[in-house]
Formats: sequence, C-alpha cells, structure tokens
Amino acid sequence: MYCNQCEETVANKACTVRGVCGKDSELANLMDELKEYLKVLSLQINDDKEDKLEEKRFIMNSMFKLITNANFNHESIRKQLLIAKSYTKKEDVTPYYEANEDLNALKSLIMGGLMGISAYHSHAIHLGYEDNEIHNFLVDVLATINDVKELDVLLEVSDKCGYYGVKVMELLDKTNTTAYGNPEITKVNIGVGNRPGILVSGHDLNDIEQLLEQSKDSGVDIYTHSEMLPAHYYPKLKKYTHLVGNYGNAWWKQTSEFETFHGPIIFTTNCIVPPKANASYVDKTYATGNCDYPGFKRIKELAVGSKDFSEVIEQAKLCQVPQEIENGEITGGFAHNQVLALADVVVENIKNGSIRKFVVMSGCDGRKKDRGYYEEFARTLKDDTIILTSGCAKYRYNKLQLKDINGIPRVLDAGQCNDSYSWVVVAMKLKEVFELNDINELPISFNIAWYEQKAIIVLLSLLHLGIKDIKVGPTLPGYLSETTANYLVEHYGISGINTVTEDIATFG
Ligand code: SF4
Ligand code: SF3
Repeated sequence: MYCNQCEETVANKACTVRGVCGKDSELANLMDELKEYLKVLSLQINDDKEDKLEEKRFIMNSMFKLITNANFNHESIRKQLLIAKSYTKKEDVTPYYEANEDLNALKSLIMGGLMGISAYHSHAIHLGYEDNEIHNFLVDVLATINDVKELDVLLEVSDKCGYYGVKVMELLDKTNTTAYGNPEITKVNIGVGNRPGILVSGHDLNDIEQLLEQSKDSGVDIYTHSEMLPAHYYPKLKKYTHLVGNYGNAWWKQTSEFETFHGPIIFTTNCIVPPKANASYVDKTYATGNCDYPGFKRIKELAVGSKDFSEVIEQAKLCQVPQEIENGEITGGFAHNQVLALADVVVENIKNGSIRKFVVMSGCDGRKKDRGYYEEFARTLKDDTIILTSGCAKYRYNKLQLKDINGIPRVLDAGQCNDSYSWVVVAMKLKEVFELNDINELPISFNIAWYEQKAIIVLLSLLHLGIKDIKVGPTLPGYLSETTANYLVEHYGISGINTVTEDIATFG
C-alpha cells in the first residue's frame, strides 16, 4: 500500500504498512484498484455521458467510499470493484501514482478535491437535488487526468475543482435550507437526559430526519455526535423535542465516548474509528449510505433514500441511559442567513472598533497532539477578534466560554465543513457593505485545519474565490512536492502554521 491522502499519514509522507486510520494494505490496494477502474469507466462514458446517470452516480458514490474514515469494509469495496469491472469493456488500467512527484502532488490534490465534491453531492442527492454539471465534471477529470503531464494544466484543473467545490457547497446549502429551514441561533445541551438514546454521527441530515420522525413516539432520545451537531440548528429538525443534545466531541474521541453512551450509534458518513478489540458497542453500531465497517449493522433501505430505523430504535429501548460526560450548553447556528440577519449589529461593532478582526478556523479536527495549537490559538486571540468556524475543527475551542463582544459570541459556528460556504457568503456581503474591491481587504484571516478530503475541496474553493494568505495546518499535505508547495506559497500565499505567538502576530 501507499496512501498519503490524509493529514495523519505516517511521517507526513505515506502509510505503507498499515494506515494510521486503521486501513490495512489489502483494503488500500482494493481502493487504489477501484480508483483506476473509475478512471477507465469515466473514459468509456466521457464522450457520451449526458444520459449515463446510473454510471455517474456509481462513480460519485465510489469516490465517496474512498474518503478517509468512510468505508473500512473490504466486502463493500470489493463489491464496488466488481460493479466497476462489469461496466467496463477493458481491464488495462494504468497505475494511479505518478513517478514525477510534482505531477503526483497535483493529481493527489485533485483526487482529494473530487472525493470531497462527491461526498457533498451525494448528500444533496439524498435530499433530491442533483446537478448533472457536477457529475460531468467528475467524469471528465477522472477520464483525462492520467494523460495530463503538464503542471499548468493540472493547476487549472485544481482551480476548476475549486469552482465546482463552491457550486456543490452552494447546492448542499440550498438543499439543506430548503428541506429544513435556515439555521438559527440555538443553544445545544451537552449533558444527557434520563431516557435511552441513539447517537448519530456523520453529515447526512436526511438520515437524522428520517430517524427523528420514526422515533418520535418511541421513548428514545436522539443525540448528535461530532459533525451531526449542526442538525440542532435547523428549524425543521430542532422541532423534534426528543432531539435532546450533542454527546461528546470530534470524531476521534468516539472510542471512549461510544462506551459511555450505552445506546446504539449510527454512522451516516465519515469519520469512523475502528473500534478497539474490547469495545462494547460494536453490536449496537449501524452504518448507512457510503460508509461501512465490518461487523457494523446496516440500516435497512426500503426504497431509494427511504430507510427503516425500527431495528435500531427497538435496540435502543433495551439500553441503559447515556452516562453524562459533560454538562451545560454550546451555542451555534450562525450560518449565512442568521449572520446576515445580524449584519447591522456586526457592521456597527466593526465601525466602532469593538470587532477588529475575524479569523475563519473551519475544517477538521484530528487526534495528533500538535492540534493543541488550535485551542491555544483560539484562547490567545485578542478579545476583539471573532472566530468563524464550521466542521469538526470547532471542538478544539467551542467549549472555551470565550467572552462575547457586545452580545455577539466570539466563536460563531456556521455548521458542518460544507457550511464553510456560509463564510464565503458573509465575506462577500461585508465586502459589499464596506465597498471594497477585493475580499482580501476585509479584516478576515483564514487559519484552516485539515484532516481529510472534504477540507481539501473547501480549501480549493477558497483559493478559487481568490482568498489569499490562508494558513493550513497542522501540516501541509504530505503529497505536496517542494515545487508545488512553493507554487501555492507564491501564487496564493498559502503557508503552514508556526507557533501560536508567531501566527497571531502575522494575523494582527
Ligand atoms: Fe494513512 Fe490517511 Fe491513507 Fe489512512 S487515509 S492510510 S491514515 S494516509
Ligand atoms: Fe470532521 Fe471527519 Fe473532516 Fe466534515 S468528521 S469535518 S474530519
């Protein structure tokens, strides 16, 4: 195996024996083979792809399964590979990795972006919104990428990925807000109730909606974990009174937090952490959609998109109530519509000097020790600075109880990683209000934490929009070569993080 698609790759170079994530070499090789067949299939349908919806959805779902921590089930990937082979007429796949490190770097960046696009598109489709142009872009890039040998062409493709990144995040935003209303300021309980619960993780809001509807009179409470926390912010989801709180923190703490939760757990996407050998929750854990893990149960699908949660609800009734690991509340729901509703107050506070700066700290959390940087960074920022966040990165600082600025919380959580889109909308609005020519003239800095491929598409989207001087950490992607890293520094001002003191001095 040779995998370096995520931030935790060994020595920031590659996992070659076993993934830090838990992926073994057999699975990694199956996944690489699948990637190659997706390219062959894309090549075969590329000239005639307009009406090949079935193949295009297959390619999208396969790319989603390849995201870090989404699917650890060999059988699921094998099945996908068999279907891919059954679609294709030939089997002469070309190798995935480029010997040239610069070409390899950009192709890895693009593949990461495409995986992120696929995941977001798949969630939108689950709620009935599909964009053929996004499908076509995916197929077109997969069909042609192996033949591209010029760096400048690959740079154009990665910029196009950014264009489609914005498009797919916008689509998902429209999807989620049309289905569930605009997120609004919400206090979320982080303690527990006195009834058994079901814990839902991942990003798929349609899954949690179906569960909420089916469990509403069951005597069972529903809790969110990690990236599902923003479900509480949507009017049509928060109306369910048995959606009682958020349990725990970011994905990587699940092996201990799932033990104390006691009830069933449902994964709707990444991030899955392989359970420890003595884990008590495996026979109560379910996966649905593109994520999977050997030994986890599957949520039954009645028809496309329609799921039957009765088994998990019945199992929950027999479980003990969750053990409290925290108590109190956290506040979120600051997606673009809510922030724009407060625009006058925000602008007033900028004008009178109470708010001097915004720092976008969106992205992913991870288990590496050096992520302590983000908590320290948030703590150390001056108290006239507001943190704009989204994604599971927030768990490093969303419970710090930083003081408000004239009633405006200092950590504004827009939602999931895809809701980084909200910060783009807000930045555009502020640019308009302050009559600036360039978004980079705003007092907004970007300090993005990445772990997996959705953060890559968020990053490519920000670059596409012309946002400069983004800090990316805790390390830059291991696949970047010196030349490509230098290019990113020269053209976009991207840089890695330094010490908190140095970075705060840079951000001003
Ligand atoms: Fe290693 Fe990350 Fe690949 Fe897992 S996904 S094998 S941790 S690089
Ligand atoms: Fe987190 Fe996996 Fe990326 Fe949607 S749950 S942000 S890491």
